[in-house]
Formats: sequence, structure tokens, C-alpha cells
Amino acid sequence: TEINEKIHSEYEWPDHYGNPDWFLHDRFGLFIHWGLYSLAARHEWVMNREQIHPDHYNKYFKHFEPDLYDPAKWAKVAKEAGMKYVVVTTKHHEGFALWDSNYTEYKATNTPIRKDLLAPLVEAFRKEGLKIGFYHSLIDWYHPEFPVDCIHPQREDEAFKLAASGRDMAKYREFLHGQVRELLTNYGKIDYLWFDFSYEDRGFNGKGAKDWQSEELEKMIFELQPDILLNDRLDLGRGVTTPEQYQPKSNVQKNGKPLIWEACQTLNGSWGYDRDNLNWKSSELLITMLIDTVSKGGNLLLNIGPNGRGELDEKSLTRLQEIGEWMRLHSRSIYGATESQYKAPLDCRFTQRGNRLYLHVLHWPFRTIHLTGLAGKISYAQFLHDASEVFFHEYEKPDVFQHTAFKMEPGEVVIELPTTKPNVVIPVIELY
Ligand code: H79
Repeated sequence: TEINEKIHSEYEWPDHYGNPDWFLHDRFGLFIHWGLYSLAARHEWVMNREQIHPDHYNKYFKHFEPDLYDPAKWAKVAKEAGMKYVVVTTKHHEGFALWDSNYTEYKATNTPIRKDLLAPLVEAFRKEGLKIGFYHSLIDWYHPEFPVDCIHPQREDEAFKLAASGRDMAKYREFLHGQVRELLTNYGKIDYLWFDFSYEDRGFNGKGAKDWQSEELEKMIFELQPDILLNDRLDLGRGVTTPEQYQPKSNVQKNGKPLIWEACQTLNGSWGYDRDNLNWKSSELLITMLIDTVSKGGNLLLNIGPNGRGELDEKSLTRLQEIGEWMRLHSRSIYGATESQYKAPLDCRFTQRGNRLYLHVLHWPFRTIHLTGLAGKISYAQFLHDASEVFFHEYEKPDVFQHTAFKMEPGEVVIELPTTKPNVVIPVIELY
């Protein structure tokens, strides 16, 4: 109980942004990438990677009919995995709208399924008590006024180059702002808006805040949804920092203060449904990534790519279920927890919630773990999963006889472990 509470009270976060308390508490969200690329089933950048002309890509639009779509199932899976919020692709770079937008004909209601697919999803996840986030692509490879640039497909094709001349960013911007207005008007309270992405520095005609008119867009967003959180990809230097498929070495700081950040990660390296993918992460690795993120003061937004019929594949389901089983027993070390001031030993991660310290043992050692600087600060230790007591030994003074197995440095605590690793993916010891 003597563990010093020195959790960052002040984050680098703009005053005019919404209150991020729920976000900092909840820590774990579900990302959903679902669009026409789910039919291609070979990565959501397929249009770019294979330089597919919009006219040809149109086959996916003509055949999009997710007849088994049941967002209540997805919401249940997310809830049981321990996720507290969802971020769904309203429109990805391909330009296809999942909702009944008045600004385009390229939308779900004009595919064979003939339905707004966003409304039932929002309803289903709200019903399970999850907060609602929208992913929205700033980039658009379908809109005829989006100026062709360094990451636009078909840029080497002569006919395309001709069609690409005279595109008007102002017209695209009107469309972009208009769609965002729809999304923030027609679906009730939206908790989080996740833009993707700015790339002014990436080469020919790369786009940033000036192109999107991010300041005006941001102003409109807060008029429509005063409590909403925004990510950092509008190129304004503020919002939730979103490292992509990358675990930062430590909490990112700015002006000497920690930033609010969220790792976004895939199950297999692809965001969209990817049938032949061989790069699936194990459940253990995914749980490790969640722990690692929270131990650095961040959130984890973990992605699924539902298929063209609107279902989740077996591999995704298994992983979410296994994460959920771990979370059922260990969420106390995740929700409301953050990084600790104490340095974790080798192959361990600390999280801290108030005066409670959580030691996550990623790799099971033989018999002991030495913790530095904690002598005299702990009164009890137990495994989280079964509340079984864990013995520990504290350094007292140098001249006192100490058992050789627990030879300690000043200030150290030695945790005494069972020889066999408990039967959970990653055991956690609660210290307080
Ligand atoms: O929606 C998911 C991805 O499709 C999207 N963001 C997540 C959430 C995304 N993927 N990649 N990126 C954002 C940034 C991409 C950068 C690169 Fe490139 C594309 C690196 C290599 C190809 C652009 C073209 C920059 C260099 C070459």
C-alpha cells in the first residue's frame, strides 16, 4: 500500500478537445475494416498495390452482398473479448461508403445488399455498452475530384493521367466535409473520430491540413459532437497519437508531458479480410501486445477484417475468444491502469492502477523474480487469476542472514514463484 501514486495527471491534450477520461480508462478497442476490398480478400490497399482502375474495381461494388451480416454477433464477440469501444471504417481509401450518404452513389445502399450497414452496427455495439468510433479516410481513390498524387492508383496509365487532369481539391473537400457532417449528425453520439491520413511529406502532391482544411473540419466536428475525441492524422499536431503496426519503446512525450496514444494493430498484417494470409499472430502475442501497450500508458485498438458475407473467420474468432478468456481474469490490470514509475524486470511488464501494481510475467522464470526499489512498499501479493497468495521476501539490512535463494540487493523484493507456470496465457501478480 506504500506504492507511490505517481500517475501522470496531466496529458498533452488540447483544451477544446473532448474529455479523454473514458478512453484512458477503457484501454482496449476493436477496429473493423470492412468494405469492397473484403471481396478482393487480399489486403485493403489492393486497389493501390495492383494499380486497379476504378472502373475495374467496380466489380466488387456490383457483387457486394454480405447476406450473413449480423453486427449483434460482432458486438458480442468484442464485448466478450473485453473491448470497450469500436472504430469502424465508414469509408476507406477506396471511397466506398458503408452508409446511405447523400454525397455519393458509391455506397452500400446501391450494392446488392441495398442497406445502410452502418446504422445497425452502431446500434448493436451501443446495445453491448461499447463506445462508438468512426474511421474515415481523408484519401479517396474513387472520387473524381480527388487530385491524383503519390499514393493514388493508376498514376502511370496515360488514359488515367488525362482523366486526372483538372481535378479540384475544393470540390473534393466539400464532399469530405459533407460526409463527415452526415456521419456526425445521423448516428447519435459518436465518441471517437479516426481520420486516415495526411502525407504532405511523402512526395508528389502529398496532402495535409491545407488540403483537407483541417482547422475548419475540426471546428465543425466539435460543433456537431462537443465531446468527441479525435486522432492525430488531420495534420494539426494534436489528438490521439496513433502508431500503426508498431509498439513504441515507451510513452511518447511532448513538451515534457505524456501524449494520449493508441497502438493500432492487426491480427495478421492486413486490415481488410485477407484469405490466404500466413502471418497470424498468436493469441499470446496479441495479449502481450495489449499488456505492453498499457504498460506504456497507451490504448490498443485491435483490428478484425470481416469477410464479404459479413462473417468473422475462425482464426479471428479464436483469437478474440482467447484474449477474452485472459481478460475475464485479468482485466483489473488493464482497465483504469497505466504505466508505473517502477521499472519492470526482464521479460516482465508493470501496469499500475492507483496503489496497485501488476506484474505481468511474459516468460516464466525459475522460482524468483527480483523487483528493485519496492522493499517496504508492499503488504500483499497474489495471482490475479485465482487470488492465490504469492510469497515475497524483502531486503532488510545487510547484516541479517538471508537464505541464499533470496539473496537480495538493498531495496529489493524477491517474488517466490511456483515452479510450474499457472495455467493462464500470461500470469499476473497483483502487488499492493
Ligand atoms: O486503414 C489501415 C491502413 O489501410 C491505413 N491505416 C490503417 C489504419 C494505412 N496503411 N498504410 N498507411 C496507412 C500508411 C501507408 C504508407 C505507405 Fe507508402 C504505403 C508506405 C508504403 C505504402 C505511401 C506510398 C508512402 C510510401 C509509399
